Amino acid sequence: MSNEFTIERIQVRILDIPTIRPHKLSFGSIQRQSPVIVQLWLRNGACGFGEAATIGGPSWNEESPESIAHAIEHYLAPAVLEQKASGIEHLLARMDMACKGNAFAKSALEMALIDALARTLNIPAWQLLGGKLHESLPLAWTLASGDVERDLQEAQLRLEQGRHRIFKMKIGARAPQDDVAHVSRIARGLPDTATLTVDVNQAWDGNTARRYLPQLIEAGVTLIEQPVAKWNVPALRQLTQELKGALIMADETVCTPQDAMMLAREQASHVFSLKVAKHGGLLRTRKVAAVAEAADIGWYGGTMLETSIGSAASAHVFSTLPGAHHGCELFGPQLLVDDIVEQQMPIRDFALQLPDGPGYGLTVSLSQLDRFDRALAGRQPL
Ligand code: MUC
Ligand code: MG
Repeated sequence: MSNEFTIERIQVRILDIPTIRPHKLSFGSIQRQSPVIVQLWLRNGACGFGEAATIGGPSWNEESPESIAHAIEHYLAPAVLEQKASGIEHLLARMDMACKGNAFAKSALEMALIDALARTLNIPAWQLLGGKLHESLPLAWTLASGDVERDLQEAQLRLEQGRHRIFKMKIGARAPQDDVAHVSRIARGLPDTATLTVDVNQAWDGNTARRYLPQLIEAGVTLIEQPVAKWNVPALRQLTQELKGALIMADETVCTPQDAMMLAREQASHVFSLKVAKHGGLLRTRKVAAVAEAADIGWYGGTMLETSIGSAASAHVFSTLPGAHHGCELFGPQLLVDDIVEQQMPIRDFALQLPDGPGYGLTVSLSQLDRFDRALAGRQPL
C-alpha cells in the first residue's frame, strides 16, 4: 500500500465554549462545555477532525477534557503516528495496547482518523461505516433550565419553529417529589403532540425509582433514562420488567459491547442510548448497536453535548443503524453560544437532517477554533 495513508501529525486542543443558559443535571449545573478537538493529518495532505466532550469535567464519568487531551498526546497519538490510517481496527487494537479504558479519548482520535480517511477517498463517513439507512432522525431538546416558566417558553418556541417535539427533562438533583411536581407542571403545559422523557443520570436508588417513576408515567413521561446507578442492574431489570406505560433506557450502564450483552441477557432495558464517546468510537458504536438489534432492544442517538464536529460524526454513524429507534438528541450545537463550523446540520420537520459530503460533510472554522482555544486564551480548567 502506498504511504499516502500514513498518519503524519496529530494536534489536540481543549476549547471552552459557554452555553446559552445554565444546563442543570442531577450532578450539577454547567455554564460551559470544554470539548477536546483532535486534528489529524495524513501524508497525502488530508486532514480530519475529531471531538470528545464531557459534561462538567469528570462529573458524568471518569474522563475529563484534561485526561482526554493527556491520554491522546502521551499514549494514543504515539501508538498511531506513522501507521496507515486505512487499518482502523488495527489502530484501535494498538490504542488498546497502549492505554486501557479512556474510551472518550480513543473515540476523538478514531473520529479524526475516519474523517481524514473518508476525505482522502472523497466519500462521506457513512459510506465507510456501512451505508446510510436514514436521511433524518427526530431530534429531542433537553429542558434543563431548572425553571418551569423558562422550560415551557423554550418548548413552545421550539414547537413553533418546527424544530423539536420530543422534550427530555434532566431530573434527580432535587427531592423526588419536587421533580415529580416540576415534570407534571411541564407535562400539563405541553400540547398532546409533544413527547416527554426524563433522564435521572443515576441519581435514584431502587426504592426511590420504584416509588416515583409510576407518578412520572402518570404525568405523561414515556421514556426513562438511567433512573438508577450505573451498577444497579438488578433495579434496572426490575423496573424494565414491571413498569407499565413507559420504556427504560440505559445510558451510563451501557458502554462496551459486553455491557450491552449483559443488559440483553438480563433483559434489563428496553432501549440503549448510544454515544460515540462512551463506546470508544464510531466502529464500536456499531458493535453495541448490533447487540441491541440482535436482542430486540431499541436505540436512541445520544449526545455528550458536542459541537457540530462530534454531533455530525455521531449523525453519520446513527444514519447507518438498523433496528427500532427512538430518535436522537444531537442538539449540542444549539446549546452552545457559537459553533466551530461554517454551517450546522439543518433541522426540519422536527428532525435532524443527517449530513452528507466528504468526511463528516463539515467545513471547520480555524478562526473559531482559535477563538475558543483554552491555551490561547490562557484560561484555567473548571
Ligand atoms: C446524558 O446523560 O444523556 C445528554 C443531554 C443532556 O442534556 O445531557 C446529556 C447527558
Ligand atoms: Mg443520559
